[in-house]
Amino acid sequence: MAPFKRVLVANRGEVALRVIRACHEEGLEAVAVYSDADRLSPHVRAAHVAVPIGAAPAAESYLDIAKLIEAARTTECQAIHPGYGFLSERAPFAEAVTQAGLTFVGPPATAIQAMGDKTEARRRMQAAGVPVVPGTTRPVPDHVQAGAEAARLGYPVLLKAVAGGGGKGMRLVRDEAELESAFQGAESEAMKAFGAGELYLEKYLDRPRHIEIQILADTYGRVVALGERECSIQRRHQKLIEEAPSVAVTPALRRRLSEAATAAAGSVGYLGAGTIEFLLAPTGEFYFLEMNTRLQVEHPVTELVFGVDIVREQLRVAQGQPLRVHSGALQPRGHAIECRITAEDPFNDFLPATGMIRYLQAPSGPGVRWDGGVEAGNEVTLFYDPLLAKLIVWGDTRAAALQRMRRALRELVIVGIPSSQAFHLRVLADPDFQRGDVDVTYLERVGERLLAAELAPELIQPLAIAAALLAEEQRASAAAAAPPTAPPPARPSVWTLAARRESVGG
Ligand code: MV4
Repeated sequence: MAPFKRVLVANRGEVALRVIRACHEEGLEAVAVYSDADRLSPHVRAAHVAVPIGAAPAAESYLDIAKLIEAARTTECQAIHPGYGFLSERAPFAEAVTQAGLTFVGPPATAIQAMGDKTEARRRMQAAGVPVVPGTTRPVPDHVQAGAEAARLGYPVLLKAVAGGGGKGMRLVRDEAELESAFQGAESEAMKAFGAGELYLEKYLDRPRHIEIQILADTYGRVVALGERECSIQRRHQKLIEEAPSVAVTPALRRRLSEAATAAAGSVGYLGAGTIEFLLAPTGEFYFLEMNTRLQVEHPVTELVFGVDIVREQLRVAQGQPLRVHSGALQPRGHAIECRITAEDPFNDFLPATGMIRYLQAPSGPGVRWDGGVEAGNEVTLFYDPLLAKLIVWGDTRAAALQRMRRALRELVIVGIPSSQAFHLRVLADPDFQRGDVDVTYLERVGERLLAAELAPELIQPLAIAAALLAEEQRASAAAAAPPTAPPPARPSVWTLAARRESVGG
């Protein structure tokens, strides 16, 4: 926990850039690592030094513990920040970093371990007085035992993977007849995904919201809660839109959630930034779901409503410095929303897209934050997850933040690959979303309808500009490849055409 000077950022893309920026603001040097696929990525240039760590597949680069520790050694780093994803929640990585005499910017390996086993997490939370979803606190060995437990809980129940999280190895069981095959399906899926097939049972909650509490803990025994994030807008367990605060959380409920979250973190000796996930039932009851022992993708919405830089606080805690956050009943100010801009085609079942980003115009202006990881000229591949950037806005009210997000999304221009941009605009235009009338099944229920709706008029102009830019670019590269022998015929540029179209309201 000694002060350090140089930090190796064991990640890529927007989170690598986010951590490098925090390092620089803390007066620390940052060392980037990059795979063969990321030589031209912005995070490589943002760092003081960048170390190549291998081939594009993550297993040969961003997941290779020995290479990362060796890169930290040769560049004389004293610490490693894992970002999110990749090795961020692997206890053996935290352990190896520490064993190498480096500081792991994150919680102790023991806390990662305890929360990674979902039944152990449930036992610990129960012991700490945190409400957990009714269910088993030990793995169920077979479908017969599961049947006995399910009868006790009452159907429907959920089978979940002990080593799981994020919905893999999870099966809904409506009645006893479904149990045996559900058990086998969940077990083999868990085995494939985690190398461990153990399952446990929970009572199934109908239409809950996903609410999570951000916590920070330092080495002086302080644990503070930075309110909730509403994360119910997700598709197949991938979040698309997050906000803070949640329309469903009153100051009184926030206090109770925060107390539960700080108790949860305290009970595992937590350090740094962490998140306690809860399900909030329509009845108002809440239940511990799991703890994420890392920085989260959606951390910026909390930063904007609490005026805290979570990554800088992580770096402070890791150096043995006290949190700069004040205690007491912290309340959010205003409202923040995040849209995840992914390289996925919403009109083709969110198929991950690949190709070169030809042109990128990020939104800006009042209250707008763009946490991106790519720029024009970068190639998007299938080696890594499809997150290109996060667009985050703040407004003094939720309505103002929604309006600002729509404005910012209209400013965004991405040429070359499809993105989630158009889908976000459709969600933002939906009356249920606007009222905050959402739960974890929202996108499953309304996604198709949103996509079938008329193209939002506000999107037509950015799409026309994008198409015009691409045409211009292709014309220019064709001309460069084969210089014309005769001067080209005079014709209006695509810019002129786009401007004409706009002037007639097209
Ligand atoms: C649940 C649930 C209802 N009841 N548990 C999905 C992923 C994993 N983190 C937990 N998940 C759920 N657990 C009980 N007892 C509903 C979900 C769930 C969900 C949770 C959070 C965010 C989105 C979700 C989408 C579908 C189901």
